[in-house]
Order: sequence, then C-alpha cells, then structure tokens
Amino acid sequence: HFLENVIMHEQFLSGEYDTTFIDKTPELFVFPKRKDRGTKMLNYIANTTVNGVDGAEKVDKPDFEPLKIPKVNSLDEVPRGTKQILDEQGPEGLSNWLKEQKEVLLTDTTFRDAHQSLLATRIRTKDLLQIAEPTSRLLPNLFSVEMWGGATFDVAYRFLKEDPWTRLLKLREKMPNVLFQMLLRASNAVGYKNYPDNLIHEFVEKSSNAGIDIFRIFDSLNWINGMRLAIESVRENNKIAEASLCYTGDILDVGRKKYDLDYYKNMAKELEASGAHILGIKDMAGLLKPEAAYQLISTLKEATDIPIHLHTHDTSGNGIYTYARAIDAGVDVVDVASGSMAGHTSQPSAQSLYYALEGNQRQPKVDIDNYESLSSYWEGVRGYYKDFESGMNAPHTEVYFHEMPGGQYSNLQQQAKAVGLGERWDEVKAMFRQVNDMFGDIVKVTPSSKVIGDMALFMVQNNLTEDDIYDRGESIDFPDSVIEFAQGFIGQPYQGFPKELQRIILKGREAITVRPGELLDPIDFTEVRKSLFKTLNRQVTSFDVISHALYPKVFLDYQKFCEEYGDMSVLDTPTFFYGMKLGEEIEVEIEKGKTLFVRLISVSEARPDGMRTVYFELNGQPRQVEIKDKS
Ligand code: 3PY
Ligand code: ZN
Repeated sequence: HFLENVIMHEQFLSGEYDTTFIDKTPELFVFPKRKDRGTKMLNYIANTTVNGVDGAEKVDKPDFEPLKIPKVNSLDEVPRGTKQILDEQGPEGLSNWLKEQKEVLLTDTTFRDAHQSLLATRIRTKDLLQIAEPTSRLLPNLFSVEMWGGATFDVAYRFLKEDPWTRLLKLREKMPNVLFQMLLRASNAVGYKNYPDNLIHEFVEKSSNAGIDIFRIFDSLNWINGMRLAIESVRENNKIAEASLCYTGDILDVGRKKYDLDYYKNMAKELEASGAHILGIKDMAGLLKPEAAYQLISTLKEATDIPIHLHTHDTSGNGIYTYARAIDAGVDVVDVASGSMAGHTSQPSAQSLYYALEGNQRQPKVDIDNYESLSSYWEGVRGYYKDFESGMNAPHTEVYFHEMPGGQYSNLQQQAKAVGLGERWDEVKAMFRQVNDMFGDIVKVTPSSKVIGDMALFMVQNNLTEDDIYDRGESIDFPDSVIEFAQGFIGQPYQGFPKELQRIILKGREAITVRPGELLDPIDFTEVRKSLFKTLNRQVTSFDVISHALYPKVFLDYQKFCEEYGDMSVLDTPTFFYGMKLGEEIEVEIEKGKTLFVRLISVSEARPDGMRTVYFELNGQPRQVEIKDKS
C-alpha cells in the first residue's frame, strides 16, 4: 500500500517532489483497512442463499452434472495458429494469407456473441477460462475466436461483478495461437453513446495491448464518418481493422429500395478506401436470405479486393443455407458457434456447417471430433444459465418481419419482463417494427436498436399508437435514448431523419449534423486517474481509467461491490447465482494455491426485524453471518 500511495500521490504524479517528499507527507502512511476475504465471501454467499442474486427472483439451487472439460496436455507445444501469422506478417500479410486459403475459415463466437444472443451475455469468465486452453489446442485452425466487446464489457461489471479486462488478459494467456476478435461499436466503443475521440483512441490502444487482434468495427447507422477514427486507431496499433457494413432490409425485395445491392456495394468500397483490412458483413438480425447472400458476396467480391467475413444469426433457421450460398460465392470467413451454443438467435452451428459442406472443396479444416467434445462442455455450462434463456425453442421466421438483432432479443425480453411487459412480448416485437418504419427504416444494431427497443417498450407500456405520437407528441416525454437519437448524438441515419417526428421528439432542442466526437471535450486521463485514486484508495490502472470514462456509475458500483464482497469471480457459477444448499461444501480458490473450504450448516428463521443468521464452516471453523431477508 505504501508504494501505491506514493505513485498515486498528486505531488508525485505532477512531478513536484524532492527527497523530503516521503518525510513530509504523512498521508503516505495511511493504509486502508481491509476486511478479510473469507468474511466478505461468506457475506456474498449468505446474501445470495437467502435473497437470490441481485435483481432476480430467488430460486432454489438446482443439481448440476460436473462439466466435461476435454483433457489436453499443457506440456505439449501449443500448435501454431493465425495469431502467429499476424505477429510475423502484420495485418496486410494476414489479409493476404487469408485470400490464399481455399477452404472457408471459421470464427468461433461461443465466447461472445453466442451467449450474448442466447443467455443475455451472462457467461462468466470462470466458465470461459476453463475451456480456453482446450479450445486453443483442439481447434488451432480457427481463423479467430470472438471473445470480447459488444455487450460483454458492460454486463461483466453490471451483472457478473467481474472485470472485463481481466477476462481478456486471462483468456489471452490460455490461447496464444488463435486471433482474438472483438466487436467495437465504432465511436460508441462498447457503450451506447458516442464518446470523445481520445477515449476511442485510448480504448483501442489499451485493448490492443491487452490482447485484441481483430476489431470488427461497425456504426449503428452505417454512417462511415462515425467509423473512420476507430479504423485509423486500429491501424495505428498494427492490428486488423475489420470494417463492417450492417445488413438490414432485404435486397431481394424489389419493393424496398432504401438498402439495395448498390447501397451495400458503395458502402463496401468506401470501407475498403477507409483502410479496412477485412470487409465485415454484419447480419446482426439474420435477415440475409440464401440467394441474397449469394448476390451480395458475389457483388462485393467483384467490387473490392479485401477478404470478406460474414456474420449472421440463425433466428430464422436458414443460417446454414445462407452460409452455403455465401461460400459458393467465395466468402472467406464465416462466424459459427459451438453446436450446443448455436442456432436460434445465436450463430449457426460449426458442426452443422462442417457436415453440410461434406464433399465440398471448401469444407473447413477443423477436427470435428474435437468440436464435438468442446460442444459437450458448453452444453453443461449452458445449463447454469437457464434462467436467462429466451424461451425460443424453434426457428422464428418472424425475424424477417421485426428485424430485431439476435444480440438484442434476449436482452430486450429481459427488459420487457422487468417493466411488467413479459406477457405482452408479442406486442413489443410488433411495435419494434412499427417504430422502425416511423423512424424511416433505419439500420438496427446497438445502439440504434436500443433506441427502437426503448421506444417500442415505451409505447406498449403507455398504450400509445403511432397516431398518438403525432397527435399528442407535444405532451409526451420520450425516453432519453430516443431524444438523443433525434439530436444526432449517435450519428446520422442514411437519408436523414423523418423531419416531422424529429421535431415532435426534439421539442425545440437543437439537432447536430456533424460527428458528435467533434463536439465532445477530450477526457483528461490524468485527472480521472487522480480522482479515482482518491475514491478507490488503491492503485489505479489504465484499464480502470478507461472503464470509468466509459461507464462511470457502473464502474463505481462494481468497485463498491468489490469493497463489500471482494472478487466474486472466483466462485463457481451455481454458487454465484444460487448461493449454497444446506450441508453443501464448496472449494473456492481465491488465488493460486490458496483455497477456502466453505460448508453451509444452517440458516435461522427470520426474526421480527427480518434478520437471519447463516451458519457456515470456513476451513473447519464455525462462522456466522447476519443477513436481512428481503422477501
Ligand atoms: C452488439 O453491439 O453488442 C452487437 O452484438 C450488435 O449486433
Ligand atoms: Zn451478432
């Protein structure tokens, strides 16, 4: 603590100190009092056992089968992979290598989009980490593993009470051979609004240093002005810029002209000219039908000279067919998920695609048995998170109508339940489409999809129709995200805003047409660091500084949680979500080589003041914790 105090002291940071600094600065010797880790952890377990996990209904802890982790030998040399090609040949070299490959390559999204789309992004680092080394050794031929970005950043702090940077660093250690890919919402970084330019720059630099190789960059309105800064930042860090167009609408529908083949062709050429190493096609809702995929990929292959990476969601059930046609047209890489985490709102299954391409020259070169054994692991893990399942258990072709992104489906559904609209979910979906049309048919992907989702929830909740908005809009207080969208704070939609609706929402507020980043003051990182040091009373990392700048409240709430309970990412997932059963014993490795043994002995009835006593044994010693029963 002494060293921390010194290096974070204002005088030290500003360079205004001499040899008397230590003698004359008594506060350097003030150390924070720390509650012991065992006690904090028992508090968390006791609270979760009595009250359930924060914000969710209390559920009894189910019995789970042990997870099936495939055995690999850590002493064997790690097989070479695409990461080595990037490190040796740079992003251009990697891109050229990619174009030379005959077979289609695979990006595995199980560590990110698959669980974002199926389980509201809830898979914890612990469950990712124990399968990381087997994945790296059993699937060294993957093009990349998508494991960061999108909603994982926010959800890690907010719901999982863990640090997303630690996830990245730890996974990187276990998977040194396959490229790591993240989803970057361009000027919205991993958030829901535009951030200052220097924050985007800093974010890209620090995530490159921490282990990200490929940045899939998109703008939620396909507004290229909003993407250039991110593309340039990635290039400066010698990483791969996968600049992406978001696919919306239907190029096969001749009646729907706004987003036609030419629109995508022009966008792809512009992205290539902006410095993309790879062209991403981000079909975030799974709207790209098989023949549309064939036409789109053929056209873009001809119009550009960079490799093409296709991402889709299998909501309609047509994902494999879409990929098959894209592969016929020469797509270089496609996104798949491990079978047990695939399908529906997630990506198509890796194994299904493998078998679908039997006899095809472009069949991917992966070991299918290895894929199956990894998939068995994920099947077990998925069971831990069943309370977050969307309930979708068959293909939904209605996605062609509502156009809701796969990554949003389970989240919006959770949100709808939280505001008491669980029973009216069908209405929310229909309203989602209606709001899209009112807004002039926009690209819907985070954060523009959140704007549409917020407005749809708002209208259903308040029983408002489209006519009500036009007739009585002046007296309606619209959700903040909707106002910010109309102000131009997340960018400019293609062909502009519908003027009348924009006027009704703005109620006299100004709208901008320039890039929001041009107007936002840069962040003073040294200032943030200093003030964080004061608040947190500990050494502050560059990662903390960025996270605080992106999500001040979420970040500080997480710090408060850590102060109260400690680092709960060490708990096994069933205990993290459900607490413990009477008589159960668990082992918790709180750091390498230091394991605590916890047994739950009994829980008293609630007393008149609502308090209960929870009796444990911690490493054989009796311990008790007082907890307020909130039921
Ligand atoms: C995200 O931005 O989180 C997405 O997954 C968009 O599809
Ligand atoms: Zn996606």
